[in-house]
Amino acid sequence: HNITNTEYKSGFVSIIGRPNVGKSTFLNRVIGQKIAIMSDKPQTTRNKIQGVFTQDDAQIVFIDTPGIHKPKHKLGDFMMKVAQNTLKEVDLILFMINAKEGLGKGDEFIIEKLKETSTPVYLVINKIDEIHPDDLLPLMETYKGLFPFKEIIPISALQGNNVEILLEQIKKFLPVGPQYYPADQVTDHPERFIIAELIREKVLHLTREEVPHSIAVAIDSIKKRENKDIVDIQATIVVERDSQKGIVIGKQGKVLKEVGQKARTDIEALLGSKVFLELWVKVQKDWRNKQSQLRDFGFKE
Ligand code: GDP
Ligand code: MG
Ligand code: K
Repeated sequence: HNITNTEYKSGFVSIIGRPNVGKSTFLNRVIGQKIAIMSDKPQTTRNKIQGVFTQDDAQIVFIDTPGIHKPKHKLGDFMMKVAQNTLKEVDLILFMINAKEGLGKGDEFIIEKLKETSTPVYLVINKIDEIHPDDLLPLMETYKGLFPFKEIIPISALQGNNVEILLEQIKKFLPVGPQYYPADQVTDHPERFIIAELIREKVLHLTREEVPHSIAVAIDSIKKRENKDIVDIQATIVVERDSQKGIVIGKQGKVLKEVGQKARTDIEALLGSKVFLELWVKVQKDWRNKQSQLRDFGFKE
């Protein structure tokens, strides 16, 4: 079993900006290979997941924020409220502008809205391939005077310049948290939560009172093997302390092994197919702070 104790980082990031500044281009570039594109169905009535960027040490969940523009009608008004609520709940906002265009009414409107939330904001100056380098500094100065951006990062979403650096800056900023979505899963399995609960139940049963109910189980991946009635499942048992990790694993991995065997039997009955279950144990000191968000996105814990 692969037992890790790294501080995994994760969080929700909203990309806002006027139409045509390059939001979709940026996401598509980031999505490249390492992303699981979520379905078009909204995950909640409020938010839509646009893409999940997963790495070994971090996961960035990009949230679509529709309607952050000057409302033209009643519905627009409502959309604005929805957008503003989203902005309050994410960990970070990326405000994207077009380097080639000057500050417009649309940008000013968005900046006013940003002032109404306390969520940190990065200014992303896109399309730097279209301007002379000398024009960048004055642009940065102008925007610096309008809002206390946490970072100002010039990029070219089209050509890829600085996109890696932006991703690194986001990762650096995100809080420690669980991997919300499997790295390789496109849609959510309805069975996911039951499987997680089955594993959790075995852990609690086999560790009795030694491990508090604060443990969580995250399903990292569920994959059916092609042309075979075998399902490979990877899951992480998240505990809050190193001592709990030791208990869950047991001497020479005995406890974890038994958890796996018992859970596998139940999951096989649930899915009606043979299951290969791989379990990890991870210490995540304040995963519980993220509980409300997890609930938002359909998790039980
Ligand atoms: P959105 O409306 O904000 O999602 O903008 P899009 O991603 O649809 O991009 C609008 C247009 O800008 C498209 O034609 C893109 O190819 C172009 N575009 C996006 N990013 C860049 C960039 O970094 N440089 C240049 N030159 N064009 C870009
Ligand atoms: Mg777009
Ligand atoms: K949220």
